[in-house]
Amino acid sequence: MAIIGALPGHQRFLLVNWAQNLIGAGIRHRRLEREILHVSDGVLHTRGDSGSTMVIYERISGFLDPADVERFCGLIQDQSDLFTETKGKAGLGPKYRVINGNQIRERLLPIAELGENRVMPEAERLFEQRLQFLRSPRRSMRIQRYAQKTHEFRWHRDAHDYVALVTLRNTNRGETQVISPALSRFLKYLLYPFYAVPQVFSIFPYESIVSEPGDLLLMRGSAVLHRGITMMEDGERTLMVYTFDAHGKKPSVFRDRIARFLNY
Ligand SMILES: O=C(O)CCC(=O)C(=O)O
Ligand SMILES: [Fe+2]
Repeated sequence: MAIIGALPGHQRFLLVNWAQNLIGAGIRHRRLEREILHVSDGVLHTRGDSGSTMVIYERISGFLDPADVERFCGLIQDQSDLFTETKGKAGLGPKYRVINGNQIRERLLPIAELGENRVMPEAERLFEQRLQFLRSPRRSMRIQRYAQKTHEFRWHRDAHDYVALVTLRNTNRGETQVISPALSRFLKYLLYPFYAVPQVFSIFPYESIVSEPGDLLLMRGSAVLHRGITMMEDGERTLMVYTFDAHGKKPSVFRDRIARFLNY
């Protein structure tokens, strides 16, 4: 203490500042670990700056019963000519087979109705907020199928606030992987500099969510880096995906253009 007292004013300031940063980093680190631990119980919480708790995701097992899973699979099978393969845009966009929201509303109406009547209310309950489907009908819902090992949705944050993934099939051990919100807040600044090599984000701790047929995964996809990955060459993972924004949110023309360019 006497040594600190003997230092000239500006050096004392620097030393105290340095010590404060060190202690602060320790607290942040501990907080982060706690968040990652929290992920494992199925609902991941994070403390926002205000100290309040914010839900990041919830997986609801058996949201659809097996008969409904088979019914939706049958409907999709009958319309499988609609699937198009995304190009992945030089490694920047996702790689999978997709049926877009316009096609769903035209040819797979029960899937659109499921989103409106059951999935959106469930998301509103979890996130405690009125929601609206993404303004772009084409991207407000989709069916996406990962059918080979190279099919994946690289590390990203969603342009829309929330996403709901209903799993119909998962026979290739596909996973949704999620980085904690605290780390994501920091890593988002690296997302664009490292856009060509998204694999680097896999060195950070993440949570793997393996959804089974009938499960609903609700996620605050704009707040966390996440990806979809396929573990096996054979088999398929087929999802019904619904995308939401907070009610009344105006679409961002810029982000919409980027999403349209990268995705499908
Ligand atoms: O495939 C997954 O599990 C994640 C998909 C995803 O992140 C998305 O559709 O935005
Ligand atoms: Fe996503």
